[in-house]
This record gives sequence, C-alpha cells and structure tokens, in this order.
Amino acid sequence: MAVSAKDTLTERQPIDALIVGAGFAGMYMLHKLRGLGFNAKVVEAGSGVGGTWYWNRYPGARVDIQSLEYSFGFDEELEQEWRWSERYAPQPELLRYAEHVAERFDLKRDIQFNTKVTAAHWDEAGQVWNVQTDAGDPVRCRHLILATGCLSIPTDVTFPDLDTYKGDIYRTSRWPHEGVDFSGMRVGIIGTGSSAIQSIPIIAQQADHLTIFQRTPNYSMPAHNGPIPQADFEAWAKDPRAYRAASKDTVGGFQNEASEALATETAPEEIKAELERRWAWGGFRILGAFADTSIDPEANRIVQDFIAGKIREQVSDPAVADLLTPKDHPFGTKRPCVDTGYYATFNRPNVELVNLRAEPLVGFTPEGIETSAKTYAFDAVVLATGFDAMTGAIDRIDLRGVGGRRIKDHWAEGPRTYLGVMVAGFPNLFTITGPGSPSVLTNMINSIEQHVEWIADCLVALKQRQQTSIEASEEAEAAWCRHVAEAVTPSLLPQANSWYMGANVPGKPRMFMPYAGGLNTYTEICNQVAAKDYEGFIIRQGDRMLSESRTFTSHPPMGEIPEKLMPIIVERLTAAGLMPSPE
Ligand code: N01
Repeated sequence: MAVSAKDTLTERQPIDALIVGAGFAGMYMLHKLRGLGFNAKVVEAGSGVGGTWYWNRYPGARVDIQSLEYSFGFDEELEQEWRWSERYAPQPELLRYAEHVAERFDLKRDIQFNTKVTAAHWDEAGQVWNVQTDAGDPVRCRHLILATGCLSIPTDVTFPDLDTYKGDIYRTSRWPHEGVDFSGMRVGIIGTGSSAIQSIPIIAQQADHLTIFQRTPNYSMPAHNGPIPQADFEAWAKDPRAYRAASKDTVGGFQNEASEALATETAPEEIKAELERRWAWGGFRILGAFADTSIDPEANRIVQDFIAGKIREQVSDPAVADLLTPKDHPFGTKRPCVDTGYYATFNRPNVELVNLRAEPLVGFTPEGIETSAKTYAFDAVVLATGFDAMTGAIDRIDLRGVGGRRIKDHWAEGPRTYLGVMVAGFPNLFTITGPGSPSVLTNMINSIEQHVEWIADCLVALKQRQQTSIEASEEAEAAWCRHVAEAVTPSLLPQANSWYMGANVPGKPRMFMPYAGGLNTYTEICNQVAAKDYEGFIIRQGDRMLSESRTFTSHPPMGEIPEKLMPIIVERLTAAGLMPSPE
C-alpha cells in the first residue's frame, strides 16, 4: 500500500524537518534534505506546488527577472532540459516548471496539500516542535522550516460596504483557477502596484470599460518581452554554471551591468544615452545605470525625470501622463514594476484613470464604487491591493518558542532575526528568505538556493555532531538587526511608504525589513558565520549546552565608496544613531 505524506506526518517519532510551503523554496528544501538522508515533509495550503505562481494567476502575471536567471541552478540536467519560451515567463509556464520540478524529483509523495499550519510550539524538554495543522493530527519535528513566502498573504484591506456590492469581486492574489472572462463587462480595479500594472493591459483588452483607481503611481519599465534574444541565450548556454555564478555574485542576484559611474559626475548627453540604452534593453537594467541613484537625491532625480519623460512619450493625454508620474518617492525605493504595454493602455478609449488623491474612495455601493465625486457602476471589481509582506505568513501562525514566547511579541517592534534565517528564543526554526535577508530585494530564486543550501549544511553539521538544537543568541540577533539598519540607512530606500517598510499595513511597525547589503555580501557573511563554527548561535545536545557563541563579527569590509557620497552616508548613519557624531 502506498504511504502518503499524511500517513508519515502522524508518526510517533519526530520527523527531522517539517517544511511549510511548497513554493520554489519548500520544493528545493525538501529535495535537498531528502538527498542528505533527512526525513523531511512538506505541508502546503494550496492544492498544488508553485507558491507565488500557484496563487497569482491573474491575467498578465509573469516574472520580472529574466527567466534564464529566474530558474533553479542546483541541478545541471534540470537546467539543460528546460527551455523557457519567453524572456519573462508567464505564470502558466512558471507553474508548469514548478510541476516539472516536483515530478522530476518525485517531491509530491512527501507533500501534504490543502493543509495549513496553524500553530507550532517548541517543546524544550523534548527539543522538538509540536506543530498543529488544520488537517487534524499534530506533527512533531526536530526542525521547522518556514518556506512561507514573502508576498503570500494578501493585506486585510477592506472598504466600507464592500459586502453590499452585487457584482463580482476578484483579488489578483487569489485568482480563480478557471480564469475570468471580462468580455462585455464594466470593470473597476483598485491599486496600481505590480499586480495591477501587469493585469490592466490584458483586462482593458477584454472589458467593455475599465476604470483604474489609483492612489499612488509607481515607476514601471518596459519588459520588451518576447523570445529570449539569441545573444542572451548563447551567453547562458556557453557555460550555464559560470552564468549562474555571475548572477549570484551581484547585489540583486541577477546580472545588471551595475555601473560605478556617478550620474552627478556624468555629462547630460552621456546620461541620456546610457538611460536610453538601458530602457531599450528593458526590465530592471536601468537600476544599475549609476552608482549614486540609490543614495544621492540629485542623482535619483535625474532618473526620475528621464522616466517621467518616457511616461509622457507613451501617454497621449498630458494630464493623464502627469497623474501616472510618481512624485512622492524616489525611483527604486519601492520595487519598480516591469510592464507590457501599461502606459499605452491609458490611450485606449475604454480606459479611465481615477485619481483617489483628488476624489478619495468612500466605499462600495450595491452597483459599484463611490468616491467623494461620484459613483461608478461595475459588473466586476478587481482588488490589486497588495500583501502583508515578509512577516504576514509567519505571524499568522501561533508560533511559540522558549518559555512560550510568541513570535508576534518578539516582533512587536518589527521583525528581529539573525541573518534573516533564525530568531533568538526559537530554536531549530528556520525561515527561508525571511525578514533580515536580502530576499525581496533580489532575484528570489537565487536567494532561495543560497538559504536552502546554508540551512542544509547547518543541519548536516548538527547531525554529524549529534547536536539537537541550534538557536540564534540575543546578542547576535541584536548585532544583525543593527547591521541590517546600517546597510539600508545610507540609501534612499527608507524614504518611501513601501511594503518593504511595512507601511501598507495599518498598525504594522515601520521598519525596513529586507537586508539591503546585497546577495553577494550576504552570502559571504553567512559562509563566514558557518566557517566560524556557527558564530552567534547557541548549540545544544539535549539539555547540555555545547557551544555558546554570542557574538556576530562577520561584517564584510565596506566596499569602496565614492568620496562624493561619503558626507551623505555619514550624515544619515549619524542621524540614525548608527555612527558616532564627528567631533
Ligand atoms: O501590491 P502593491 P502588488 N485604497 O502593494 C493600492 C511583487 N509582484 O500586489 O501605494 C486604494 O505593490 C496601493 O496604493 P498605495 C512585487 O515585489 C511581482 O501590486 O498604498 N488603493 C497600491 O497601488 C510587488 O512589489 C510581480 O497608495 C489601495 C496597490 O494597492 C509586490 O509583489 C507581479 C488601498 C498595492 O500595490 C506587491 O505588488 C506582482 C486602498 N485602501 C507582484 N490599499 C512580478 O512582476 C492598497 N491600495 C514578478
């Protein structure tokens, strides 16, 4: 008789590792641990693998990092046998890829679908996690690995009288599997983030009329999607290992021709040529044009003005173009969007832009949406209103560590982690791409591979020495949080009301959550920590403390900083109390 994941999850002996989530992170973690001889299982809330690509099925959904780089590199055969059809793969193809990976490595036999983890309590005496799911029987595991995704829980945003609305309501993040046909309908969409920017052009082609409710415009760059350019494919095919290594050895985990030139020291005609070249290339390449745009407001303004010009070029009504131009945050301080035909969509006669800053949204009526100016009638409304990012999936679990301490209390003033991987007081709990790691500032799949491999190495090291638990020390966690702040404070990133800052969720502590020091630097730090016998971690065997390293000293040396930027950096670090005031 076949044994299912469900049967083995209820064994009396604790399993080695329970992984929560069967997205790319959970799938690779399972594969890696199984290969190392661990008894690992996965629970997944959805009915299939794919995580982000399982849930976000809205029209136009596709990846914003080139597919040649947004795919697994851990297995050469997998890499060789899969061919992406486009530069930026669409969601259905990404889901097929996830399914292919699951099939190829026979993952599903260890995944229990349609199951949510509701609680996980650390049992100090037994040195195990007692995990409760909504599927019934509790699970005991030595290690609990949260592969729950950074953008997996939609915000709880609601609107007055939403329940009175008689039409259909769709959320981009929970799109019906059978799809939606908007033909002949009057459709409204709330939000203008990446999800909306990708779906609007497609919905506009289908719907009779589309009304877009915008509160804050975003920067969006053209994907110039299509078949993978031959030169790019050849650069990859020549040596996929080297290509992958080059992607990982970058700040963002993808190749971006990052320049060291300063915009403020470059002649205007050279700036224009460089920005045009990168705009024509498409996607995030423009982010790497100049080294000072992420720090110096004057340099950032140059790119802002360039993009404003591009919006004016694409949108025929100057008033609409002006409304679509971001003015409240520097370029790159919210995750920029990558679109296919977004701005041109506003030239269609069936598309209308409503500026919620001028006419705030009052609520819903049975017919549609009411603003302070008028009521708009719709057959269907789409909510593209975003996610409770980075912490949402974790703090919805009743997670309790040593002494019953709740993660929610530990994170009351913002998420605290060591290396974005472990939390003080929560032994044997790992987060993949958790807060305090580069995660959402990078090509996620390269971040995922780094995390999975580091966690797997850590579990092997523990097993070899028969150690039963590992836990971040309070001191190392505090030092890491300080380093996370040091990494972001010199930049303009904290200046936007972004989901990176928790600003899109009322009551959420304002704190820049991801690590902005770069994937390459971060990887080096994690490797150093491991090489120093897991510096900053407390390691136990039963109730015996085996090693107690409380410090974190593995800071990387500061890279070379252009002299011109030093005063800004010093001023920001000093103002934040992260550097003593110069006498
Ligand atoms: O969410 P968002 P998203 N009334 O938070 C508006 C990734 N992603 O799902 O800015 C009116 O960016 C809100 O307005 P404002 C990517 O990392 C990647 O689009 O708060 N409006 C905003 O316009 C991305 O950054 C891809 O003023 C309200 C929008 O809703 C992240 O996911 C594709 C409102 C939310 O935008 C999140 O993107 C999609 C209210 N009460 C997503 N509440 C790829 O390309 C919210 N809004 C791979």
